[in-house]
Amino acid sequence: MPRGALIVLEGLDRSGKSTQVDRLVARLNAEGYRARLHKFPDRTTAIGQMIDAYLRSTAELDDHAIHLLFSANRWECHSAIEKDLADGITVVADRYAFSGIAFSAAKGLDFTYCLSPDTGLPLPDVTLYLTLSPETAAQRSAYGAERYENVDTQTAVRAQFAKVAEEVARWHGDGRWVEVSAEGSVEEVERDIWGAVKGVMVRVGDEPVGRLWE
Ligand code: DGP
Ligand code: NA
Ligand code: NA
Repeated sequence: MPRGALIVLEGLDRSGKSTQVDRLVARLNAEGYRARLHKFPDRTTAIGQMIDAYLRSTAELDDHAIHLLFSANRWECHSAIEKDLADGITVVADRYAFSGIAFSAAKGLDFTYCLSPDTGLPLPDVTLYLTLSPETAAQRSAYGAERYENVDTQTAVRAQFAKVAEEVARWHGDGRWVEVSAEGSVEEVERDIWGAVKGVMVRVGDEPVGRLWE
């Protein structure tokens, strides 16, 4: 049985990522693939509840401490993800380690430090990065009330995502990080995402799952 693929969607807030992950899972199912959505942070675990409190600003945490908690939240889910992949189930992740780097490095934490705790996590077969101009972002509905949901943070995060893209190419070669413009309609973005994913589904076959930053 071919293994499932690990497909990550990343993007700034208001890039339409949450809509697109749902549509991608539905599309995969319609094409005959078993697929499951995994949202990060996973706020349902004990660590996830600490992250949730931090994001809603009901708790304050040191920048390094919260960085490690986000990473720990991915590590506590990795065996479930690996089991799904081995069972032939494709995992669509709404955010992953790349958000971890971009959001923490945007605060001024050292980029290499930010990378390190996620070393060895399952390597996404492809990451789709939804891009949005600052102008379009500003035209979309108001940011939510959570920490990070403001123009200055999002601008800094965008710059860090550009560095993350370079790092992915340097470690894992071209083709693992695909930029998808989120400027168009929901249907246009969905079509572009599927255009990038369908080839990956054919390619992964029985290739082993790689390891991030290794
Ligand atoms: P979401 O539930 O997708 O809206 O994500 C919640 C917020 O947390 C969003 O602003 C992005 C941020 N975030 C996601 N993952 C990480 C991470 O690993 N580290 C940090 N510092 N922030 C993250
Ligand atoms: Na958000
Ligand atoms: Na989201």
